[in-house]
This record gives sequence, structure tokens and C-alpha cells, in this order.
Amino acid sequence: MAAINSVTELTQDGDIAIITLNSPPVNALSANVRDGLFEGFKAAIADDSVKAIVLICAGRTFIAGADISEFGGASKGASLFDVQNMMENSPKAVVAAIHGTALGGGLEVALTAHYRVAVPSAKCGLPEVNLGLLPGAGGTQRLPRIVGAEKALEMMTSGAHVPAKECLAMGLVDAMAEEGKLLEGAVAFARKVLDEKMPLKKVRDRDVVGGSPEVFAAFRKANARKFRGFDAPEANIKCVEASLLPFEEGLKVERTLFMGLMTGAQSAAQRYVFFAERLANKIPDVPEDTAEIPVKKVGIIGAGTMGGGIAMNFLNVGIPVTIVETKQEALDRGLGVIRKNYENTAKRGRLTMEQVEQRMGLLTGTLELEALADSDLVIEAIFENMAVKKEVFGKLDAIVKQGAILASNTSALNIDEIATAVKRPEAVIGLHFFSPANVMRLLEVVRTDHSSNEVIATSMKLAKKIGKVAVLVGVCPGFVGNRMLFQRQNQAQRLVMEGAMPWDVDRVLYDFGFPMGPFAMSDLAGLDIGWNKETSKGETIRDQLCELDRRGQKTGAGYYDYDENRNAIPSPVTEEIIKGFAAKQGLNQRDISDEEILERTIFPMINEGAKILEEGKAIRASDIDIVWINGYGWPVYRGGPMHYADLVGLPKVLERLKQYQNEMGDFFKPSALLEKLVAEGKGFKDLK
Ligand code: 3H9
Repeated sequence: MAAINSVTELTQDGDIAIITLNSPPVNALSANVRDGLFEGFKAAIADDSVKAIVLICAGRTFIAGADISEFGGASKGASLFDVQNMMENSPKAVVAAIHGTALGGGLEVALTAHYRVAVPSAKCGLPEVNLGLLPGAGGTQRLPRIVGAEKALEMMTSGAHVPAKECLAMGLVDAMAEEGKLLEGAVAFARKVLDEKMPLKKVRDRDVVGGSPEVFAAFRKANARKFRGFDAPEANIKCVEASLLPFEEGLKVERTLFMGLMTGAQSAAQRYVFFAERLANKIPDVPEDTAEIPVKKVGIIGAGTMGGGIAMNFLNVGIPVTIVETKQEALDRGLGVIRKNYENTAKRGRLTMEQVEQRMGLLTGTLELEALADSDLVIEAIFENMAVKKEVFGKLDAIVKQGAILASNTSALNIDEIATAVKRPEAVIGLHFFSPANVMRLLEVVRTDHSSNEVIATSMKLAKKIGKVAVLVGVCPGFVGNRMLFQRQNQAQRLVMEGAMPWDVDRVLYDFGFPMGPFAMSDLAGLDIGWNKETSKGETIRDQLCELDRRGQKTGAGYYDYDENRNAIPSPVTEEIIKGFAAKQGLNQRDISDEEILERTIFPMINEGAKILEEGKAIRASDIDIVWINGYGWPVYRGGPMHYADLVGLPKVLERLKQYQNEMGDFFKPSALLEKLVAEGKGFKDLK
């Protein structure tokens, strides 16, 4: 026996048939794979010499799900349901052999096998929720029949990839195979099934454990905040509720809800984001095979909040870090904060104390810049002052070995200018982490005029290694993220002067899907960042608030008043101050509609995004979306500002910008690119 089709082989080990899928990169369930599975199982079942069947995958993983790139297209090939029916109703035992990740449709296929065997490094999950979907191939009905309703709710609404050992404990996996010996293990298990005449277990025939109305109500309540705005989590919950019905009825509910999500805007946006995130790694003028600089040792200058957070990223993946400060006290404080962060994680059960010590063991603190001599990557994370940064880079140039990457974490300064301080400008790059740097996923990698391909490629790959989503951007004030944020902040302030209150602006942006609005955010961060009591002249709303010791949440008041539970309450004091300013400037305050608030905060961002593209400071519109989703809380189900603009329609964005320009001036002047796209009837998605 041999090839079934270009991605499927059928071989035999004695009386055990082995169906091997080989469809790189992740064995997704494309039409070809479904055909191969269908024909493979048909042939194996028809062959009298076969007594049991093992399904295994070649390459890095078991089936990682449906082929997302096929969604929305015409259906071709065998249906997944035909494949699953054939497997589940096979008169010969079917064993799924799992390595890598059995995800989504992949796990749903495995759930129609009679048994599942996995290696310890394997993971299983139903991550459809992250694509704005639910498992649409029976997974919502079969998973609860194995792991119970409560676990199923958790798995399906988080999309977590659950380690094999846990799967074994939950009964999702029946047996473990030795790492690297999956095929042998799965074949041996199939033999055991035959020898011991084990039953051909169908998951669909089991009953769901748990799942009282109270369980569902409590789950909804506990997660209301997390699920806010998203359609998919609720649909997943409804499916688990339906799993308490007879199997076929539950399947019908699953199908209806799946189709609703699949044809909706949220899933379209989330699928777009999935591919956009991966596309961001592709740099047209940096070949894929560019040599990487091995990064085995990292140096960080500055043990403050940023430096410490950045260090943790590398320690977490086992890369030693040397952190430099100018004063012992600051160094001790910085190292102490890192330790405390890890210990807090350990208290929450997400690290063992042994792991804490391992990580701290990789960290060295010093007051000597010379200690960075043999670092492969140095990241400067000191305060934003060009002269000081240039001085530091000049010193680094003399100290650090040739071939190393010299990076700045600046969020504002011109890195091309910083690079003039060294004799090797090709080694210089911006690595703009977002605070808290050990938590936030975004990394803006800022290329200068001279950054070498090796330095760029290494930075992008390293980002993935430390769990970040990297986007390559060019040097310009604020780079991509902050440059667009300035536009929103500008209008938030203007709107408040014209009659909207901070809580109106915040509410509109919160309802749009941001975790919080700009004024609530300022209160959280502290209004006194960059404010000085001695020099404050009460010239801005912020100055006056700070002068009243309303410096944000930490002082119990800022733009808002806060109660003892830190609930924000609109403040009459703030309202008075704002009205006073408006009167002084002769502004007539008026009622401002929610629509105007939304347009005036979001459309200038889109316009700025278009300018960034025009200037080549971002490679593609989707890169801008990735920045905003991962660094600024843009709701993923709206796909980022540029995707959102395409949905709203560029003609509308342009028309509104022009109207605001007429009424309020050139702040709203549409970019040439926006004008051009509208004239050509195109969207940002059409840009190549
Ligand atoms: C589903 O199953 C629905 C069913 O319930 C219902 C059916 C009726 N399709 O991430 P990587 C590509 S929904 C197409 O960089 P890693 C990816 O674009 C699906 N392509 O690798 C990339 O391409 P390129 C549920 C896919 O090792 C390449 O593979 N499943 C798919 O860091 C490598 O990807 C999921 O949501 C796919 N399903 O991570 C799982 N998956 O090289 C989605 C990947 O051209 N996938 N590609 O840029 C993942 O989470 C990760 O890819 C995985 C590997 C963990 C598997």
C-alpha cells in the first residue's frame, strides 16, 4: 500500500494500518487532506488484512485545525463530517496519534477516533474562539462528554492549548507514548486494543458530567468583563448548554451558531488578524534566509520599570541578562522588583519557587558598563534624553564586542540620530517595548537608515522567541503606535474643551471596545508623570488637577473621583475646572454626540495611519492594525484601525474628515493616500 493522494499515505505494520498525513506547515484540514483522510479510511476499512487503524501526522504537528484560508470560499472535496462519520463508525479500532498541537478541527477529528495516544510534549485545544468562532465539527458536543461541562467551558472560551499530561488526567488522551516514539506507541496501543478486545468507544454515546443552570450562570457572571463585546464566547457557552441535549440535537445548535459566527464581521476581523500577525514577520527587503546573530547573552542599561520588565522577557526563556545601573540603590531596587514580580507569579501558582530561583540565577546586576563587553544584544532603557543616550551609545561602541546588536528602547527619540554616536550604525536598531514590558505583547522594531538585514532579522525572530508580536516600523516621531495615539489624545482634549466631559469620551471608546478610555487611562497611569509641583503654573487642566493633589487613582482622585473600591465616579471638581478653562478661552460648550466623539477620535488615527503608509514607515496597513491590537487595546473583533476603516468605507472616512476640516481646520486634512484610494474605489486591503 502507498500513496492515497499527495498528502496522505496508507501503510501497514502487520494487521495495523497506518494513515499518515503530510501537509506542511501544520497539516490543516484542507480539501486535499479531507479527501486523503476519507479515501485512506475507506481503503483501510475495506481491507480484510487490517484489524485496527492508526492516524498520525508527519512534520511538526498533528492536524492544527481547519484550513482557515479556505473559510469563506466554495466548499470542495470530502466533507469533514463524512470523514468523522467514517472514523467514528469504523468497525475497526481507530487510534489517533498526537504530537505537536491537536487544535480545533484537528482535535475534533481525534475525538471521533476510538482512542487517543499522545507524546508528553503534545497539546490539545479548541482555539476557535480566538478566531471569533466555535468548534464546528462536533467538538462542542464531544468535548463536554469527556471532560465535563465546566472544563469544556473553560477550554472552549479560552482556546487554551492544554498539555498532554493534563489531557490524560481529564480522559481526553487515553495513553501516553514515549517522546520521539509516537508511532511505535500508537501501534502498540492499537495491538493492546485488539489483544484485550477493548470496546470501540464513541465519545458521542457518553453523557455530559456537570452543567447545571447554576454552573452556566456563574460562568457567565465570572467572565462578563473578559467576554465584553465578543460574540463567540457566548455562542460557545450556548453550545456547551446544548451538549446536555441528545447528541444530534446539540449538533444542530452547534451548526446554527457556527454559521452565524462564520458569516459575521467579528470572525472575519479575527481571522484577518490571525494572518496579519504572521504576515508582519515577513519583510520584503530582508530575505527569509538572512543569517541570524546568535543571542546568548543580553545586556540592559537601566533597571527601572522598563529595563526590569524587558529583562524578564529574556530570563523567562533562559537567556542570561546583565543589567547596568549608575547607583547601587537603583540597582538593588530594580533587582528587587524583578524578584517580587516572579514571587507574585509563584504565589498565583504559575511558577514554582525553583523556577523563580532559576530565573533570578540568570540575572546579574552591575554598576559597570564594561560588564556588557561580551553581550550579543544590548538594550538601552534609560530616560528619554538625546544627549545622554548618545553618550551611552558612544561608550557602548568602545566597550561591546563587534557583531553585537545595540538597541534603544526609546519611544520618542530619533534613532537615526542616536546611531550617529557609534562607528557601526548598522548594529543599531530600536526595540520599543510597551509597559509593562514583561506583559504587553507588542514590540515595535524600529529600523534606522543603516540597520543591517542581520540585525533586523534577528530582532524579529528574537521577538517571537520571547513571546512578543513584532512589527517592523521606520523612524518618525512616536513611530507607528504613539504617532497615531497623539491624534486621538489631541481630539480627546479638544472634545472636552468643546463640551463633552471626560467620562463621555471614555464611555464612547469603552463601548467601542477599548479596555478603557483616555482619561481613565491617564488616571491609572498617574497625571503627574512629567508634572512638577514647583514649576506648575496651572496652565492646563492636568496642572490644575495635580495642584489639587488629584494626581490619579493613586491619590483617590484625578479626572474622576474614586470610591474605596476604585470605582470611577464623574467628578464635579473636574467639570468645574474644564468649564473654567473653556470660558477663559471663550469657547462655547455644546452638546456633542457620541457619533462625533467616535469619529473625531478614530478617524484622525486612520488618517495618520494612511500618512505612515505613504511615508513608508509601516510596511503594510495590516502591520498598523497589529500594533494597535497588541499595544493599545484596540478590540481584536474590530480588526485594527485600518481594517475598521475599510469596513466603515473609505469614502465615508474621507467625507467626514473633509467636513471636520472645513469646520475645525487642517488637523483633519485628509492624507493624499486616502484621497487616492477613494478616487480609485479601493481600500487599505487593496494596497500591495
Ligand atoms: C477550525 O478548526 C474550525 C473547525 O472547528 C470547524 C470546521 C468545520 N489554517 O503560527 P505559525 C499557517 S478553525 C491555515 O507561524 P507556529 C500559518 O498561517 C482552526 N494555515 O506556526 C503560517 O503560515 P505562513 C482552529 C494555518 O509553530 C504557518 O501555518 N485552529 C493554520 O508558531 C505556521 O504557523 C487554530 O486556530 C490553519 N489552521 O504555531 C490553530 N494554522 O508560514 C491556528 C497555521 O505562511 N494555528 N497556519 O505564515 C496556530 O495556532 C499555530 O499556527 C500553531 C503553530 C500553534 C498550530
